[in-house]
Amino acid sequence: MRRPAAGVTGGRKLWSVAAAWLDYDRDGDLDLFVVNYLDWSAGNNKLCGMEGRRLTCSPTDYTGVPDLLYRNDGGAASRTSPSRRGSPPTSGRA
Ligand SMILES: [Ca+2]
Repeated sequence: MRRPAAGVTGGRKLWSVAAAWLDYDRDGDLDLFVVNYLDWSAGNNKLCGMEGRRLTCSPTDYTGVPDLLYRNDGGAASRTSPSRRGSPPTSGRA
């Protein structure tokens, strides 16, 4: 498997719903901010509703997962949680 040159890999599979490029630390290199949503997969899918009637559970039945900031260190990316860098904690599920 080919690895991305910038070091931005998923590792644990997350449900990412949006991303934006910005210069977070104002060093002239673009950083990547990824917004994640819920801790959901086919393996932890929950069933809600009455017996015999499969319904989709509410997003509130799942745990939100943190957003990620990939800091561009001039050729390689390092992943950090924005909440550890002085910003308010973020989670994809509001
Ligand atoms: Ca930067």
